[in-house]
Amino acid sequence: MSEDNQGSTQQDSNVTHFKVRVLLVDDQLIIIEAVRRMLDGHPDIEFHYVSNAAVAVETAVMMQPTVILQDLVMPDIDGFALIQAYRQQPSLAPVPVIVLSAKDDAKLKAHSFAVGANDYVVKLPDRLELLARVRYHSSGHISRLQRDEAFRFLRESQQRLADANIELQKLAALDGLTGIGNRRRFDEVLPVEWQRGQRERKPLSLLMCDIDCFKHHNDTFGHQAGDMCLKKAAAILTEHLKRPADLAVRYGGEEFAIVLPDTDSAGAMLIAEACRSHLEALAIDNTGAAVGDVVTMSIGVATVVPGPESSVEELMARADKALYAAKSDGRNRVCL
Ligand code: GH3
Ligand code: MG
Ligand code: MG
Ligand code: MG
Repeated sequence: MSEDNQGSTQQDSNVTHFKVRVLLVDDQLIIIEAVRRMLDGHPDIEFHYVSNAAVAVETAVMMQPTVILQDLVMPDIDGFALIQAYRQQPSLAPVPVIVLSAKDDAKLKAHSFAVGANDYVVKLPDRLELLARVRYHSSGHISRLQRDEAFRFLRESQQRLADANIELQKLAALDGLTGIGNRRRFDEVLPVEWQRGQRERKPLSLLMCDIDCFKHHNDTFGHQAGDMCLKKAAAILTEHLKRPADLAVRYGGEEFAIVLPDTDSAGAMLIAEACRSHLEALAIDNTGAAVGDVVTMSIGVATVVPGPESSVEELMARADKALYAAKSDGRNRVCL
C-alpha cells in the first residue's frame, strides 16, 4: 500500500462501497491537468471536472460528487455564488466543498466559509495534502451515504416482511383443499358483519350446509372422489353469492357456511335452495346412499337483525338447529 493510499474505504459485505467522486470546478485547463495528476491512480478516487462554471450546478446535480473542489475566480460566475447555488440544491447541500484558490487571503477564506465552504486550500497544494483533505471531507459524506443506504435496505426489508405477513395471513384464512375461506375467516368475518348489521339495522343471514351421506360417498368412491366432490360443492356455493360482502367458507370436513349481510330470510332461502338444487343437478354418483343415488346437501338457514337482545352465538345455534331439522326431515332440503 502506498503511503497516500491510507484511508481508502474498505469493502463492506453489507453496505455498498462508495468511491470518493471528486468534481473539480475550474476554468483553467492547466489546473485541471495538475489536479488530475494528483488524484489519478488512486483506486478509491474518481476524478471529474467541469471548466464551464455556467453548467457547474447541473453537472454536479447529475453526477452527485462526494466532494467538490471549487475555484473562486471564473469568467461567468464567481466561486462564492456557485457554493451558494450548491447549497440551494437539496441533493448537493450536504456535499463538502473545498475552495481551491490562488490567493492566501484571510478575507477570502472567511467569506468562503461564510457562504458554505468546508475548507480552503491555496493552489496548487502538495499532492499529499490535497489527497488528505479530499479523503477527510469525503469520509463524513460517505458514511452518511452508507447510513442512508443501510436505512433504505432496512426499510425495504421491513416492507418485504410486512408484505409477506399479509400474504401469510391471507393464506392462513384459506382452505387448502377448496381455496375458499376457512373457519378462521368465518370467525373473523361474522362478528364484523354482526356489528355492521347492528349499526345499519340490516338483517344478517347465516347458512349452515352439510353434504348428505358423505361418508358413504367416501367409502364407496374413495377419498380422492370425496375431495373432488368437496371442491365442486365449494365452487357452487361461491357461484351463487351475489355481493362482494357475501362469504362462503369451508367450516370443516364436509360442512360449509355462508354469511349473507343485508339479506332477509326470503333472500337467504332463495340462495340456499339454488345451491342445494345445483349440487343435486350435478348428479355426482352416490349409489346406495340412504338419501338417494346422487350427492346432495342439507342447509339450515337463520336470519336476525343484529341487536342487544340477540348474539352471534344465537344466530349460529339457530342455523345449526335448522340444519339438524333438514337432516331429520329426510336430508336434501333447506330448513328455516
Ligand atoms: P350426514 O348425511 O348425516 O351428514 O352423514 P355424513 O356421512 O355426511 O356425515 P359424517 O359426519 O358421518 O361423515 C362425514 C365424512 O366426511 C367423514 C369424513 O371422512 C369425511 N371428510 C371430512 N373431511 C374430508 C375431506 O377433506 N376429504 C374427504 N374426502 N372426506 C372428508
Ligand atoms: Mg479561475
Ligand atoms: Mg357433517
Ligand atoms: Mg354430512
